[in-house]
Amino acid sequence: MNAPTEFARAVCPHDCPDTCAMRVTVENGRAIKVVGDPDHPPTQGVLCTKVSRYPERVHHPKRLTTPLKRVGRKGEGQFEPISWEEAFALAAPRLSEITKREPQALLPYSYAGTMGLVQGDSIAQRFFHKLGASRLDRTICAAAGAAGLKYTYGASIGMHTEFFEESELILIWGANPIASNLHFWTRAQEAKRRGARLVAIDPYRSLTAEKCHQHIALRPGTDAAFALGMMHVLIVEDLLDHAYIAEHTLGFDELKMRALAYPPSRAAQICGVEAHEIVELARLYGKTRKSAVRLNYGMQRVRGGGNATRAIACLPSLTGAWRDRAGGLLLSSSGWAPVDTHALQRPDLIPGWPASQPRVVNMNAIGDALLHAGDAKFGPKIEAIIVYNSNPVAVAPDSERVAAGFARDDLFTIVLEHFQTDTADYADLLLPATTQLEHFDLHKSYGHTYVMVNEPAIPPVGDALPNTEIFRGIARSMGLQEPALYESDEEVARTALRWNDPTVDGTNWDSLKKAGWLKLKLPDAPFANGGFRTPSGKCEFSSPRLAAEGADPVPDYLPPHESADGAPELAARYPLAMISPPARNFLNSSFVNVESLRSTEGEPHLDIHPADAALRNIGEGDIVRVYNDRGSMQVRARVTERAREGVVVGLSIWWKKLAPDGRNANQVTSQALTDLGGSATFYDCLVEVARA
Ligand SMILES: Nc1nc2c(c(=O)[nH]1)N[C@H]1C(S)=C(S)[C@@H](COP(=O)(O)OP(=O)(O)OC[C@H]3O[C@@H](n4cnc5c(=O)[nH]c(N)nc54)[C@H](O)[C@@H]3O)O[C@H]1N2
Ligand SMILES: Nc1nc2c(c(=O)[nH]1)N[C@H]1C(S)=C(S)[C@@H](COP(=O)(O)OP(=O)(O)OC[C@H]3O[C@@H](n4cnc5c(=O)[nH]c(N)nc54)[C@H](O)[C@@H]3O)O[C@H]1N2
Ligand code: SF4
Ligand SMILES: [Mo]
Repeated sequence: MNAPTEFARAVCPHDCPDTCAMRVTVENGRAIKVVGDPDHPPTQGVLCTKVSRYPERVHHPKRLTTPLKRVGRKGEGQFEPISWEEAFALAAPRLSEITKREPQALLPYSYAGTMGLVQGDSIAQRFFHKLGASRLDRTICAAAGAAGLKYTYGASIGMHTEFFEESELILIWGANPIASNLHFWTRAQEAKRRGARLVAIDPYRSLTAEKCHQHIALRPGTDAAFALGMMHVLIVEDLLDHAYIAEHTLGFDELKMRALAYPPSRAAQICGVEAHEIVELARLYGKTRKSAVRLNYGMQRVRGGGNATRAIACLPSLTGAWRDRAGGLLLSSSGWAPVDTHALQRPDLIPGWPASQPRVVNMNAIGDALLHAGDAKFGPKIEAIIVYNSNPVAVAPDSERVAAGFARDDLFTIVLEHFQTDTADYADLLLPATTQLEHFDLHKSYGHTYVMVNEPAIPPVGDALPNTEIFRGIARSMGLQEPALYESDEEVARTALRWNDPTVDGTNWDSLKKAGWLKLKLPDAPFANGGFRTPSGKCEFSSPRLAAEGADPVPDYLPPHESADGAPELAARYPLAMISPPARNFLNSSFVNVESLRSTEGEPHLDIHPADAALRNIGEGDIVRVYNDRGSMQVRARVTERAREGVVVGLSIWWKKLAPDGRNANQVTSQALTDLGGSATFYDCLVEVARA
């Protein structure tokens, strides 16, 4: 007899702007197929290749199915199975002992393994807050861009993805949508069919750049200079919307002064492009009514990432592109959703809140933090860390130090995971977590404007538990009495939105749950009549808040930490700028262990320009050593003009233990931070390359 087939609705949980709706086919409690939901307008029935393979990941033979206790040395990855009772009985006394003595000696480490509001930061945050644990600054990805938008538009808000298909000119800037924002690419293709011009601004000829009409390959970290050069042209050739500037912007005179210091010749010299590329693009941009910018996070992983975001974000307000719904800029739409972060995370549970607040540790400097002995400035030494929704030993910069920190014998480490990742190898306790198909969640998106509900499709695989339930279990074993720790997942989800916000348009939890998603009610052209969310309500070319913080109020070009301009002595020793953007078939370090996807990527590569390769006597297919003072890795060279001269590209993020030399790109990246937001600077990294 055939098993009954069931269909369930789910949401892709991954850190991707598309936040697709999925339909899951279930037989005998197993997910056998997932497809894109044809009824969800942003998804249009299509999932990317990676997530089409989701059942392969969920039912992977190496899924963690039982709690594990370390038996070997840290990092060796030797464990023995234990029960949940034993796991909680091991965790609770150790965490109690440490936090009673010094709450801040406990640190959470998490990011966006799931973007769900419930399995992300609800019960977990409440738990850490209740204990008074150190707080984590979750800045590994988007913080510089988010700060840039906050100081310019007031929040992470911008154009609607769907209206890009009506645009006449699209600048795809620091973005590789074919790999990392597929459903935007569909819109851009449609615009192209209707006659739009697509221009990629990217140091690398990515899968996307090669399909655009034009590709401008600037040096990494020079985007602010490029945008200021464009502004120079817009100003001197008077391609401005004076009425829009007068009504809806603040600080035009200051911005004009700044832009006039960047004539195209100077900007071109900084960016390593031809002056005419800047001039022609600025003219086209200024003269096209429906001009749109798809900015993405690839351009802000450098020292000046916040200022660069600000500079680019000023462009549509100079030309008045916002007047049309197919004009403007989109970096993130996440700020549109009326999420009640306070209700979800309950910072008021912090003992002494709001007067006293625990110290904040920036996740990008986790290596240094774990190796710090503690002092008055840093605060107490970190004695315990709980990692969930993240794989820091693979993804955090300056990996040599990250691994050394996690290898500390006196550090108590709990990891909640689906798989035995590079980080899991260092756990004292490794706890099996459910995947999206096994738990409940609520999602917003940073690429579209729907809020979506994820219902479990199958029972938990093995003894896996949702993150929320694992934290409830630890809390219960520690004897914590706070009721907020024991709310159910659905109770948490109910509190996650500000239901009286006009964008929710009167919907309530029950109807959202029944419908599966709701589209936020927003104007088509969000800033056609101003309405920015800054204190002035205007697009702030000059930011009074930045001035009050003692920072430069007007966007400027800041040379990368590691560049000939920023550090000439270093550049003499390490002349090549390395960037390590995402590979198409991985999602950060997720999916690297899915064999069919890893075999499509093949092996770790380094793309190097023929001139740079010739100088070093490197041939196609040679194994090369990529190195700087922080570390080294070995990869296979691809000699190709996809990488511009002076730049090498290593698509990422490999699991170290699945790479031939046990290392990955983060061996050489640095813990230095960006100008605004305290973000990571993965693409601000000088190296040298030699034949191995
Ligand atoms: N397939 C796949 N999709 C993903 C991910 C993944 O790992 N794989 N990761 C997800 C996550 S977490 C994020 S944050 C997004 C990231 O996706 P994007 O925001 O698109 O950012 P990146 O892929 O980091 O970089 C995009 C492009 O920026 C270029 N770039 C690098 N440095 C610079 C620079 O200084 N200036 C300019 N103009 N361009 C530069 C890179 O060469 C790359 O082609 O994608 C998400 N989607
Ligand atoms: N060199 C280099 N490094 C980079 C980048 C780069 O471009 N170059 N990109 C950076 C960026 S943009 C980002 S966002 C970060 C991403 O870094 P991370 O957020 O650490 O992303 P992943 O590597 O995908 O790891 C997420 C982990 O969470 C686990 N997970 C997923 N869902 C759940 C769940 O429900 N419960 C639990 N307990 N675990 C779960 C997955 O199995 C996976 O191992 O990496 C950064 N690192
Ligand atoms: S990773 Fe992105 S494109 Fe792929 S299914 Fe998930 S949301 Fe959609
Ligand atoms: Mo990211």
